Formats: sequence, C-alpha cells, structure tokens
Amino acid sequence: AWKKHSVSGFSDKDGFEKELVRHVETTLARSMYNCDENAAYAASSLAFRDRLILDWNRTQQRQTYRDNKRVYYLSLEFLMGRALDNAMLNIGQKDLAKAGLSELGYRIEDIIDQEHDAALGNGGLGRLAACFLDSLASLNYPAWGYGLRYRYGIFKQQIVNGYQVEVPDYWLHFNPWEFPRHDISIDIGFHGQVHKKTDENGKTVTSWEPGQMVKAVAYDVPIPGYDTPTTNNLRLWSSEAASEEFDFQRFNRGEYESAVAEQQTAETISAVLYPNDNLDRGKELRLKQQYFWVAASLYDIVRRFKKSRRPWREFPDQVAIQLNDTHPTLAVVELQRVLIDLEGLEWDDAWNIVVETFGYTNHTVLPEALEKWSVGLFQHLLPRHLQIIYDINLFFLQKVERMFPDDRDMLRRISIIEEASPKMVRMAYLAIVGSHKVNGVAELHSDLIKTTIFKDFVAIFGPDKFTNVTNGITPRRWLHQANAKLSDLIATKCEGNGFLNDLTMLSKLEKFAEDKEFRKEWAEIKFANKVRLAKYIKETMGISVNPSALFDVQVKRIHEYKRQQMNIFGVIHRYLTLKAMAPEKRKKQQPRVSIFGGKAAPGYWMAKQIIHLINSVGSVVNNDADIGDLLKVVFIADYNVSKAEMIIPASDLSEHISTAGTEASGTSNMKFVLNGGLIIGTCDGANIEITRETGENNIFLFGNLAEDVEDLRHAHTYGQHSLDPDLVKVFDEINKGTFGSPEDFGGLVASVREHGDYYLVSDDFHSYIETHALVDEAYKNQEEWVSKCVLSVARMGFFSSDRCINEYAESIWNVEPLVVKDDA
Ligand code: 26Q
Repeated sequence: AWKKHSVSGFSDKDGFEKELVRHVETTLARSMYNCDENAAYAASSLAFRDRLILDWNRTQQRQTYRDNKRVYYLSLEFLMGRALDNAMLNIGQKDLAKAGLSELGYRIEDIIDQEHDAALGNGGLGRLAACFLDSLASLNYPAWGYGLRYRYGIFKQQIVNGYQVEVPDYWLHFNPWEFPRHDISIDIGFHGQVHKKTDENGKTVTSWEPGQMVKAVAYDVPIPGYDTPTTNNLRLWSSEAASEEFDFQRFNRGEYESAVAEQQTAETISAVLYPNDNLDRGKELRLKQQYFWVAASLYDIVRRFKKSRRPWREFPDQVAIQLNDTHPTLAVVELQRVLIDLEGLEWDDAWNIVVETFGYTNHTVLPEALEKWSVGLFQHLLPRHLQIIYDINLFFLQKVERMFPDDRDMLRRISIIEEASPKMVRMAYLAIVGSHKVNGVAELHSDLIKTTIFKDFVAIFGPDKFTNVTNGITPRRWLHQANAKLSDLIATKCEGNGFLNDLTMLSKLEKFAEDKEFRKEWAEIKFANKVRLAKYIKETMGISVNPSALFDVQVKRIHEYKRQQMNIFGVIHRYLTLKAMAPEKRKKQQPRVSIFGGKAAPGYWMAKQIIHLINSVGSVVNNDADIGDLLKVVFIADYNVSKAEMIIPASDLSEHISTAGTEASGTSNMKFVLNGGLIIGTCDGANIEITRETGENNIFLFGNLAEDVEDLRHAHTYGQHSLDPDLVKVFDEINKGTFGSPEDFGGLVASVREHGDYYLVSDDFHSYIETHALVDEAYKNQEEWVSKCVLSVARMGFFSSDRCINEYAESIWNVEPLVVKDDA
C-alpha cells in the first residue's frame, strides 16, 4: 500500500549507509578509504536516486493505467538548482541521511555543496517552471514538463577588475539525475519543400518533404513530490545527427569530414541556453531550438494519446498544454499540421482541438521582449508552417472583419503578420489566437495586458478568455530547504509541518507576533543566517561585513527596468551624506550592507556598466576609514539558485524597485518575505498583492504609479524634466572621478540626463531616498521590526505555488489530482 510519504525510502540510516557504500565500491569503483566529498555526493545521489526510481515507475504506471487528463508544461527554461537536498527532503529522509553521513565522517552541508546547479534557465520564468513542477508533483497532478537538455546552462559569472566575465557552464560531467532514453528518439525535419496533391476523392493533400533531419533523444529527470509517492517526469530533448546509417554511407563515399560537420551542426541545436532575459534577438538557431523541442514534445504527446484509441475530438479531454511565454508557440502550428496533413482531419475540426488544448501565459509587457520572427526566416526554415500560419491568420482576419466592418485599422493592428519590411510573425498574437485561455502572472500585469498590448484581442474574444493567475513559489525549497531553522521554529507554533502542504496554515503565527520569547528565537535565526552569509562574503571576497548591520539585498538579473542603477545611485547618496556628517552624528547612523547579485546578458552593455559601477563604488566605500562598518557594498558573483538559498534567508530588507508597470510579477519578492525579510518596493507586479496580504505597515512602498508612467515619459520628451537635486550631486561625484574614470559610467548617467530617463530614475529618486530613511528609523526598533516580519510571514499563505497550480488546474487545464491513497 502507498504510505503518506514515499513507499520507497530507506528503512533506516544503516540501510542508507549500506547503499552509499555499495555505490562507492561498485558504481563508482572506488574504495571507502579514498572517498572524498565529491564521491560521497555522487554515491548519496545514486542511493537516493534509486529510491526515487521506484516511486517514479509506479507513478508513471498508475498514470498510464488510469489514463486521466494530463498536463504538459512546455518551457524552454527549467531553473532547477540542486536536486539531492530536495530529494532527501521531499522523501522525508534528510535527517536519516545526515546521521548516516555523519557516521561515515561527512557533514551533510558539505556533501550537498558538491552538487553543480542545474541552471537551464535565465531567471524568473525558468525558476517559476521549476516551482510549478514541485507543486504539480506534490499535489499529485499527472503532469510532465518538456524542455531542452542544454549542454551549457546559463554562463557562470566571474568578476574581473569589477567587470563581468562569462565562463561556459558545462554541467554534464556527472549528472545522476537524468536518464537517457536512447529508445525514445524522433526525427525532426527542417527546410525542404511543400507538395500539394489531389487524392482520389478530389481532396487536396499537402505534404512537407524536409531537406534536413535532426534526431531528438529523450532524457528523463524524476520530479519527486513532497510527502507523497507521486514522482512526475521532466523530459528534456537532446539533438543528435539524424541517422548513423546516413553518415556511414557518406563516410564510405569519402565524405567523412562533411558527415562529421553535419553531426556537429545537429548537436548545436541543444548546445546552449540563450542568456537573454526579457529580450528577443531573432537568431535563427533560437527558432530552430524552438521547433526542434516543440515538434519532439508534440510527437510524444500525440503518440501517447493515440495508444488510447480514442477519437481525435477527445484530445482536449486528455491533454492540456501550457505555453510558458511565446517560446513554444510553434506547438499550435505543429499540432494543426499533424492533424490536417498527417491525420487527415478537416481544418475546422483540427483547429477546434488545437484551441481547446492550449493555454498561453504571458510574462512581459516590455516591447523588446515580445517575440517576432521574420517571414523570410520561416519560409527558409519551416515552409509548411508558414503556410499554416497564413491560413490561421486569414481565417482570423475574416472573423474580425465580420465583427468590426468599419474599423479598417483594426485588421492591421491585430494581424499575426506585421506588414512591415521585413514582414514579421507576431508570436504573442499567434499564441492568443491558438489558445483558449491567456493569463498574466500578477493582477496588475493581467490588467495591463488587457488594456494595453492585447486590448484589441479582448474586444474580439471577450474578456473571459483573459485571466490572472498570480505567481507563487514552492515553500519546500524556499523555506524548508533554504531556511531549515526558521521552518522548524514555525513548525513548533503551527502544529507541525502541515504548513508545507497548506501554506495558509502560517496564519497560526499571527498571534506570536507580540510574543517576546518567540521574537527572540526568530531574531536569533535571522542573525545566524546573516553570519553564514557574512562568512561566505569574507571567504570569497575578503570583505568583512558586520552581521549586526542592516542587510539590504537586491539579487536578480541586471536590467535597466529593474533599476539596480537607482539602487547604486542611492548608495552613493548615502555615502556622500555620511561623509558630510560630523563624526559625532555619523556614529549614530544605522550601519548597512548593500548586497547586489545578478547576471547581465553578455551583449547588454548598459547592464554591464551597472555591474562595474557597483563594484567601483564598493572598492571606494569599503576602504574608506571614515565610513568603517556604517556602509559596505558587496557584489556577489554568479548569483544562481543555490546562492539564492543562502542569500535570501539572510536579508533584512530586499529591493523590488522596477519602474511601475514593467515587472510582470517578480517571485523573489515572495521568497524574501517568506524568509522573514521586509521589502522596499514600487507599486509593481506582485508587490501590490503582497501589500494587500501582509498589510501596508509591513512594506516600504515608494515611487510613481503605473498609471502615471506614460505622462511622465511624455513630459521628459518635451523637455519638462528637471533632475532631482540629490541625483545631480550623485552624478557630479561620479563625474569628479571618485569611482574611477567617469567615461566608464557615461552611458548610465546619460540615459537619465540626456536620453529621456525612460525608467524614471530621477522621478522616483527622492521618494526612494526618503523611504530608505524610514527603513533606518524602523530598524532601530528591533522588537517592532521583528513583529512586522512575523506578521508578514503569517500572511504569506497565498503565495504558495500550490495555490497557483490549483488555479491553473481549475480555470485553465480542467485536470484533477490522481489521488494515491488507494493502490491501482
Ligand atoms: C526570447 C526570445 C529570444 C531569446 C530569449 C527570449 C527570452 C528568454 C527569457 C525572453 C524572456 C525570458 C524570460 C523572461 C522572464 O523571466 N520573465 C519573468 O517571468 C517571471 C515569472 O512569471 C516574472 O515574475 C517576472 O516579472 C518576469 O520578468
């Protein structure tokens, strides 16, 4: 029978140790006398992996046998981070492993630390996909993720002389968490010709004869749920040369070199994750990646459906496919192609199936991030798909013309093909037309897409097609795993660990916000987390920071819209203010550590200048004897999931300060609050809902509102832009050379001064500085500060990705959990 937790865990710590030793001695062919931490990590992983496999097989058998509707989450990014810690916790056997490892002479933290992050994503969108997989499994939904098995994840960031340097992230030297399925391989076509024939019934049959074939090979990754035997599957596709036979013939013809070259070309498709976050740069290889992944995934899904021998019209009753942004939108076209060209369905019947099957999640309103591909590129790479897109567009335009016969401009605005030169395919429009639901990721964002970029589509399809599902995070990784001590303390006041499955149970903490003893324990945990981070900073950068100082953290991708530049300008302002003070007064100021982290896209020049400025300010401020511990500036290199697990629990204050209306949701804001930190932020994305849930007194909001942004930008363009006087002082100091050659930061200053200040740094600066002063004031009263933190955590239940996944399941997918208590 299925127990509440994993059926397949170890019986006891000795059972675990035995398996660990067996893997060291046989699988790894080493001796226990020569077993370093890395080998102990490998063996521990193999031991836990064996346990997962049993649950995984049973879950898959059960799902196949019951044949309920399944969810397929298509995402080009899965930012998974480490797997061992997560597997131990989800199985419920980390304590046992800790005891076993300790008996063998290892500290479990050191073993966990050996693992290389699986970094197959850029930032928010990729990490969201990973949180969703955790929730889908934990809630027992029959669900698969589909993605690409990149050979290189997001680059590793080094800081050299204050500048970002990118190093490739080859992560597959040893990866026990994936299972190659060489038997599951699919040939994917590109290029070639389209043929039209008339069959014996007079019906036109279209076929595509590709000019190039590439083979997709499946690699499966088990996704364990928390406190349940459900273990779902993440299938990642790897590209290989299509047919060895083909190469062999060429080899025999003496074309060895060109055969090898072709093989390498094929392997290139899944070689590297594009490191752009919120930016579209129409590269041909990226479109190839998208089609390769989408075609392989759909082939797999369709094959699974066909085994059930149901009629095609039941496809949407068995299959829900979610498009994580527009990156997989070709799936809409590919399914239509399969149904009409290969399965012989009529256009309308096929199209109804397609639309019922897909849901589309939008993650951005930034114009530079909205995907477009040139018609010419499509014609060259996917000629048959281009025809189908034209047909989809034709039928759509005809419908709109009937609805709005007098609005001539409407057709131009909503056409899937943008009539520019070159002509472009607008992927978001294709995704909307091809899906039955479109959702944004936080309330403000979902409202904005309805009133701005997709306004016409609301008029055409009606408001019910558009919905909101506010993002969430998994409390397993982001509380239980990252902050075990806080999680344990919470458990003592919330009747045990139940809050990890039902985060609304955190509300039981509310009554302890005024409990002195509880606050003391709470504060001690925060302090210990800060000590751990301070130690890391000392060891990796040689900078001493005082763990009693206020830790002010901004960690996320570097982007002008996220406004790290405003943060560092604010730090400079603080530095100048401290310098100008009489020593007596200075001594009384609140000590602070400003912590930054995040990667810049390699081609994003302005983002790289921001990193350089932060580091340059750090080397001046950190070595100024007048300042001492009152202000330190630290840039932590190579921010990633495992670093986030260390940094977030150590924050007192975190910064979520995007120009209002630009950050679709943000999810780290939720992680910081859940770990007992407060936020300084703008009225943007999920900050607004966090405020509503936790209370206005427990967040430091500042700045202009989204509704005012357009007018402010307009004013800038017409010269009505008087720079904030405090910001002018900051610029003057930069230009004096205090932080190195002013030319190095010329772009940053000019973007505010000369180029219209698109992100409203100057407009928000005063309110930002004032609000930081309020933070200093509030932090002086530690009792009250901690009580704000406790209240906030108590009110964070809404932001679990479990709530979020249940909303998708009900309002978009129409799927139900497969309850595992009774055995199938
Ligand atoms: C597009 C075309 C070509 C190459 C790359 C891309 C590309 C890649 C990644 C475009 C966008 C992304 C990532 C976007 C992203 O992470 N968006 C974030 O999604 C989070 C989850 O919903 C939100 O919380 C953030 O607000 C949003 O910025």
